Amino acid sequence: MDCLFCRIAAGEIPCTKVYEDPDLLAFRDIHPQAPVHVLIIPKCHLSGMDAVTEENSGVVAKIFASIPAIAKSEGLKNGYRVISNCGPDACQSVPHLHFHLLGGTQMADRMG
Ligand code: DGP
Repeated sequence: MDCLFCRIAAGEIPCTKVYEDPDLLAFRDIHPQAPVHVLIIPKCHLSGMDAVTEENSGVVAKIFASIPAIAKSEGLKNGYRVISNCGPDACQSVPHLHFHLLGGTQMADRMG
């Protein structure tokens, strides 16, 4: 399968890594929308939130367990936002599950 984030996870396409373990990778978004904009992805291919099941949700739990430490290492002392866009209405542009970690600025109150 020709998936951009699978290729980044495999090291075939370069990225600016922030954190990595055997199951997940965190790297800087190529088009940052905040002073800190990190993408956190499972290394296994899941097309998006709609593909998360009870069976594969362990990797999602691992991602969420990694977020506080990543936020801390990015210096996000005053809070941050975590977003996963799913499907066309949410403007998901890369069909590989990912979570945006955004921070380093006062963000808008409105989310949608
Ligand atoms: P979304 O629209 O939620 O599917 O977010 C996809 C994000 O992926 C978007 O913010 C831009 C980012 N992105 C797309 N291509 C690349 C790439 O090749 N490298 C990196 N680091 N980020 C990318």
